[in-house]
Amino acid sequence: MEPIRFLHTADLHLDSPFKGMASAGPDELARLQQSTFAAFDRFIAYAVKERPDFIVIVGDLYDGEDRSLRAQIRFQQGMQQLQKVNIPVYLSYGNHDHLAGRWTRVSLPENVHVFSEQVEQKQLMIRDEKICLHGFSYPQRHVKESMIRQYPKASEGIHIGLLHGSVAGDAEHAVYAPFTISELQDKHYRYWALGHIHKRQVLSQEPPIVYPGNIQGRHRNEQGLKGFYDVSLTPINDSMKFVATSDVVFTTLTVSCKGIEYADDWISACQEAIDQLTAETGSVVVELVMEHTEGLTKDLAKAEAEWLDILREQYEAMEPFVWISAIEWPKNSYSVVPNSLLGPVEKTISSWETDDWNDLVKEVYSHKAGRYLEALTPADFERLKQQATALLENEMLKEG
Ligand SMILES: [Mn+2]
Repeated sequence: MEPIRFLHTADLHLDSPFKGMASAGPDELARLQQSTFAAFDRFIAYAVKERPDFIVIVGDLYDGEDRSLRAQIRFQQGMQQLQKVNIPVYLSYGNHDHLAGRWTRVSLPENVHVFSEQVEQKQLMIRDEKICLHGFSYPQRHVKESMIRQYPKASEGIHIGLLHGSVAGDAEHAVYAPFTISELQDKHYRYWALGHIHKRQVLSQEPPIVYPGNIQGRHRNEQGLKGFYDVSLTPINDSMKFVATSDVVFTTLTVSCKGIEYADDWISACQEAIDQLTAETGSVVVELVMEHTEGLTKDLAKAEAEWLDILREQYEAMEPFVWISAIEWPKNSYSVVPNSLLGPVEKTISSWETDDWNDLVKEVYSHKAGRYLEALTPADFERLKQQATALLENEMLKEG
């Protein structure tokens, strides 16, 4: 039997505004705002070339509940391309593009089948196999109840569930339409196509319960390649191929400054590392993490922000696109005193109680002049603590 082949995607977040990228200039922001569309175009191009039997899109097609007109037009154009090559699309809306939002309506072609706000079943025939798809769209932004209870158990045919939601009790994400893995397994479907969580993950193999993640990262917490799954179901084994679509990859890059003394060498070292990265992944928003900065410390202390600006200028208006979101220097990077030395001393000082301090200063008070001194209060000890730490750091730095 020829496998049943479909593409599973979710969380397109078309026309995402990249609000978190406040550090980027207007040109960079405009470039980033194109990325969700570019990733979507890659998805459509792949489908047109590969001709899967059908496509499922599991919520959050649009980033905003107003479904920006630009996003709708681009989505419509993508669906029309799929219609031309006879690929049916089954989609549900999620918490970002719920049905209660106000938006200008743009019609979708006939190959597109939209799940309503009730859990419902849609059927199609693929080479004499009956495929049953189950899903629903969010009637409003917050769907807190467990929608999984409304999904029917599988009967004859190949059943696939579309569900935009999260595992009950998830501490990291806002929980929408919560479910447990065993609740999904109890339905005896062949595949669970999930959406909502932007991190790609396979929650179970038997049957596959899958978050494809979003198709384009939108901030530093959505790192690495993003994309969708190309799924083939056969009676013997299923295959799930991840296909990357991200136009700009959010990532972190460590740069060693070992042996570097001069700023221009540092720029070269960073550029070399970035060029190697872009050769592998294409455009990036990258956070640089510096290590072994001992040789650079004196110059750096004066011009950390300037160094970032100069490095950014090297990539202005370039493709692949590079935006350096931040440079992270090691803590105490200006210090030639190893943390391993300063740390324990500071820790000891801060652990001293009033009695310890009294013990320390008792010689001063036992001296003849002691009678002219006022007794020290706990607030005095606190001040002493801070001053001692600062003095220690300063004195040790001077040595370098
Ligand atoms: Mn989402």
